[in-house]
Amino acid sequence: MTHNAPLTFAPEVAEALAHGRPVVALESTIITHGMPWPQNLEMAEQVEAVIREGGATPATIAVMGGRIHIGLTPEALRALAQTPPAEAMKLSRADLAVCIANGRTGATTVAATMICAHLAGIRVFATGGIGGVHRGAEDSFDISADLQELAQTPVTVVAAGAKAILDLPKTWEVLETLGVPVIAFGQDNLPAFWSQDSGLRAPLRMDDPTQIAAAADMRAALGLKGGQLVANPIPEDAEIAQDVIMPVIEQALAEAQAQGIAAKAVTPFLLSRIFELTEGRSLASNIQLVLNNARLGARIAVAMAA
Ligand code: PSU
Repeated sequence: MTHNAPLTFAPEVAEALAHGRPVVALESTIITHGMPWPQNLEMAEQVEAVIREGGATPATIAVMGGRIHIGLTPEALRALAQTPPAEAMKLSRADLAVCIANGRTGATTVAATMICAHLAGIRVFATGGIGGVHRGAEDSFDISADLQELAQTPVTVVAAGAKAILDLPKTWEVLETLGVPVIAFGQDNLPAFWSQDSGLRAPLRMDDPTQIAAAADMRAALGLKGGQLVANPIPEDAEIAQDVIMPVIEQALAEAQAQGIAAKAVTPFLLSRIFELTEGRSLASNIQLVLNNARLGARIAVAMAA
């Protein structure tokens, strides 16, 4: 890969990559725009710890001071977690370069994190849930750039599916059209972020991280562009049943529409409103599913490095 990207590696990440040891990338939008302070910092620190316990090195990715940081110091992670959402750009493919060129602080979404991970030579990335086709997209055209990125950048993304605030059937249809493998881990149905089972059958299922690593290698061997999405269900003891969360999502969506919330503001608005309406339960579940994805991400990274 030839590029001239301004990457700054944390020493432990540089060393792990130089020795072919497992590394798992982590995003930063979930820190700045997805969860409130101070739970966002606790989550970010726990996720890194879980990846280390799994035998891999965590690399949280963010843009600061005109550079893409691949792995953050504890101080930088704390500073990022304390940055108000309005002061950090929410970066996708479209705005990554502008943010770096302007020397601004930027938090990377799934799409931007995939780009940066690939530039850094990292093949696995764990997060909460990907963006996708928003409900009402037939009028708003609001479809996350995460989907296109999965179609073109060779990174395996571990998530609890797409966030359940989205139109999940349309999200899976678009991924199919784009040729993205959507692999349910350990079950036949796709998960629905806060709930284990969306009721929708997964196009692919795998039960073993070694198979997932082999599938990534095979895509490369076949010369196919793009990554793969591993849809990992939330642990049972942390889930919120569909019949409990769905009415809450409906209410939050109705409020977003009434208030004219649009574009990049939609997902952060919905997540924080659902947090209020569930009295914090949605956040507790969100943290548990991220930790669960980090655990699986580490297992896949270990298998890829073997
Ligand atoms: N996972 C979470 N919370 C989040 C996100 C993921 O548990 O906030 C972020 C990711 O960065 C993802 C973004 O790319 O939400 C999707 O935003 P949008 O729907 O605006 O594309």
